Amino acid sequence: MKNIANDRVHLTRDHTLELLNQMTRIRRFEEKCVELYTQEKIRGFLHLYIGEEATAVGVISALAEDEAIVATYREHGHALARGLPMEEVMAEMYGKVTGCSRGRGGSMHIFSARHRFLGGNAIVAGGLPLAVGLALADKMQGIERVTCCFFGEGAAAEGDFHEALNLAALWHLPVLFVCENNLYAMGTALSRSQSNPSISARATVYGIGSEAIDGMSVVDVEAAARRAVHAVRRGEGPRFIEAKTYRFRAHSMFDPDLYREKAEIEAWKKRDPVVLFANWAVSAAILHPDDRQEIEAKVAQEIDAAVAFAEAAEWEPVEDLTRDVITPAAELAR
Ligand SMILES: Cc1ncc(C[n+]2csc(CCOP(=O)(O)OP(=O)(O)O)c2C)c(N)n1
Repeated sequence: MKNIANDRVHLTRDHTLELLNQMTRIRRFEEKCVELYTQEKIRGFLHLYIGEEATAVGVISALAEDEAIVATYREHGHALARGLPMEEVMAEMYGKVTGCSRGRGGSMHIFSARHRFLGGNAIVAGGLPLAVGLALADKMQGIERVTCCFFGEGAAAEGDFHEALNLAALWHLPVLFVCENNLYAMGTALSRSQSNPSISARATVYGIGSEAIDGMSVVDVEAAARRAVHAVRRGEGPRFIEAKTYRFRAHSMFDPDLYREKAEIEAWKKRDPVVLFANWAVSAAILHPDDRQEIEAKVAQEIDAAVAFAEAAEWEPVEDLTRDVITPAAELAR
């Protein structure tokens, strides 16, 4: 049972194991997806979160299970951390009918109403207005809970970002905005596109309490998320976190990644969030080196089972392909 009552992180052995387990699941799941992509089992767009795992895991640890999450097309990690079964996420990657979005969404549109995981979103900044709407609905119905919205720093250049922050602040809505600042929006470096590279400063302009934190440290992320979520739950209005992080892989599988220096990537890899946390936990004697191997073995089994599930699953029958597709002609015939 998740402990969301504290506004501080308590690194018990169980919680430490859980954080490491979640980050390892995400890392290995995505590495497997790369393999499956090259075998053309997974097709279409594939955006990897490798290197950024600490942000999703740290923030989602601080959320209650009924607190909605809205994410981007780089959302496999968020879905897994929220608790969507890995097999349903993998089947969705394959486009199979047992996938969490019934195979209609694929990598960029992982969705589960059952888990209040209200979607990946292919539109940059598209999730922010949705999150504000969800929080407004909760407020109007007197439901006290947070809606959490993840997005990249590229979103901060969009009008939707500013409109969403403005309304959330004006209407005092319970939203936690989480900017995953990985320094690049596709091939566009933040430093080459924005006069003020501080994203958290933009939230301040709207009167929203904000913090910029180390997104490579799962403990720092969880601590900031707990502070923010508790403030939102206390009715203090929206909060904003800018997690400074880095994607170790290219923007997507189609990106040759020619716009950044290899040395920069290597320097960030030295701050790998999974390795850093595992080493720290062992050196602090919270975990034993064997714990890491046990997690790896368990995760490998989970991945094998997820792949087997996706492989065995059916494709949607061709005659069902127009189900849920609304055409003007069909509307007129109703
Ligand atoms: C409104 C809109 N404009 C452009 C695109 C094309 N596009 C896809 S991803 C992306 C970069 C977004 O970068 P960022 O928000 O920093 O997220 P990251 O990919 O780094 O996680 C762009 C411009 C889009 N999907 N939506």
